[in-house]
Amino acid sequence: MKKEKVLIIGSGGQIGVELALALRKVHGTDNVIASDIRDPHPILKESGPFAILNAMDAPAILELIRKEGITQVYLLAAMLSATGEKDPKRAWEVNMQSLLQLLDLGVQEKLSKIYWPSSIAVFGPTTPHHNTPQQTVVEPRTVYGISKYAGELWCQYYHQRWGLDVRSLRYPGLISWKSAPGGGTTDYAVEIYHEALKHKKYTSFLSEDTYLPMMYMDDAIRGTIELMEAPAEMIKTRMSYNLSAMSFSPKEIAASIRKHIPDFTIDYAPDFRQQIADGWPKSIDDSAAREHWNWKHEFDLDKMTAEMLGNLSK
Ligand code: AKB
Repeated sequence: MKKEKVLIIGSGGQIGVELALALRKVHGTDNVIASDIRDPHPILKESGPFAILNAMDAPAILELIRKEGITQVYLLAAMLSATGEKDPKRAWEVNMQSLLQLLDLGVQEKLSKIYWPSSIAVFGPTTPHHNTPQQTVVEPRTVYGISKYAGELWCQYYHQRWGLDVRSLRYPGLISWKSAPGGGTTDYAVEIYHEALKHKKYTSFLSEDTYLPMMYMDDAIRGTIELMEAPAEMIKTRMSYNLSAMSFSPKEIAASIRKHIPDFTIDYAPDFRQQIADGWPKSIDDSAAREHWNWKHEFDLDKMTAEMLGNLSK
């Protein structure tokens, strides 16, 4: 088997920290170079090679690919839904330029695989909200969603035109304890655990019955690696796969926390993120991922709550 040398761009974010640790187990510590525009996340500091790298700086990325003999790149740098709405042009530039440059480098440098995450944000108010299918009406209303859907089309185009092996998942809201999310609409589902432990109360920026698709980070990381390791003939869409685990509302996650912290209280003060959430699916049909490359989630809400509270309180 060909030895892979992996570069992660944007490894300091919520997904990157855990993905770097997991990929180091798969490919060997020295074969996975984590990179970010900022200093390494404390968890990554001592765990293996790290480079300061701007996702928009194509010459620097090319230099690193050549110097290190990189064969696979995971591009995780992005502006998410809530921060994207504060500076739409910047979000478009960051999310698109970093991807298009990397797709070109992938063809030019003959990279064996590229991973680029998409999101449930590609869907919009005109999409069926329940059990949203893999292929359906797609009219995103946030700049983040627009950039993710355009990016999916570019990934498909580079695969069709140049045979580039680029793979992608539409992540739901991700919940993790090792690293914090930044600038998303689903971030409340991480903040709530921190606040429950610290203050036994939380004010949610989404209303009590706002259902959104969600996933524990362990499932997301395993799914990402399984997708990347699957034989190419199992990957039947070169857009991005719907991926699902659970779906809950702020009221339900609060009830799950109350099983461990009985006097935990929640109140609600919806802000601009409510409108974003209202345009997104409430649940996702990920049967294509389950059929094509055997995706299976492991964590439901209560199992995740026990893990989150257990790990955060250590
Ligand atoms: C966000 O809320 O923007 C992200 C996402 C669903 O992609 N977590």
